[in-house]
Amino acid sequence: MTTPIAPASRIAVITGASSGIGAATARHLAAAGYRVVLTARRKDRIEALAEEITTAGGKATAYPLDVTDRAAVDEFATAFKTIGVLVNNAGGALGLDPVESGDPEDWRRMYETNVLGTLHLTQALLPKLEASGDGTVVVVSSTAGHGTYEGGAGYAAAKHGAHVLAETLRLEIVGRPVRVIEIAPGLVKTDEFALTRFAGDEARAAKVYDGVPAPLTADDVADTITWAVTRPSHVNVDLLILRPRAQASNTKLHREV
Ligand code: 8X3
Repeated sequence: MTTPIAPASRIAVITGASSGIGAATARHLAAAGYRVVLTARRKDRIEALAEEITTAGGKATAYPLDVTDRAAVDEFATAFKTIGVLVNNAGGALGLDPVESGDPEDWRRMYETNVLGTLHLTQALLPKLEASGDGTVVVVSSTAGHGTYEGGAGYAAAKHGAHVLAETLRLEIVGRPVRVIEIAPGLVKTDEFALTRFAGDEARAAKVYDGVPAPLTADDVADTITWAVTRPSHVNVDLLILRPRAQASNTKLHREV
């Protein structure tokens, strides 16, 4: 069966679209025919990306948004009658500290962005997704949502939360015209993920990928998200775990050093 081309009127909202997986997903979904709405806190970044996509012949608009701000999310949702796709990508890791000494403030912020951010957007846009008659919610979780590793508890707890949100929502809305797709990437080398985790420490961030022959790229994940979203609407990719070949588990990573 061929991949259905999304009608130009289909809207895809992407959170965390200012960089990494979110920005790549915006480019890929626009190339697949979606009218993409880019959201993130950094207005300059999403405006530049919207301009880039438009110049390349796609349809894109930028809407500055903090997913943890519920009132702002509700206001954002009023801009739409229907949307086809919501990609909950905003989130990330803060720190790699043991449970014994982890900063509760980091844990709180990770829960707020990765879980409550996804909850806010999903609650606000679910009626619009349903109104489209064929909606898709994507939750970009992580392999950390399906297992843990030393130092990863705060992030793994938040990503387990995102996973549970996706799984529960799928149970609760079965029979309604909205799919819930969870994409769980492992080691992805992006400009900012590790840098954010280590509060801007470039040397420490670079070590995450040291000697790993080919970590996943943001494009690899965006390609997978786009593939899942563009399956015929009765096909629901519940959960897809995606790792580089060099990573056999959360704690088994091949390095050539
Ligand atoms: C990113 C994967 O291994 O850094 O979500 O937790 S990991």
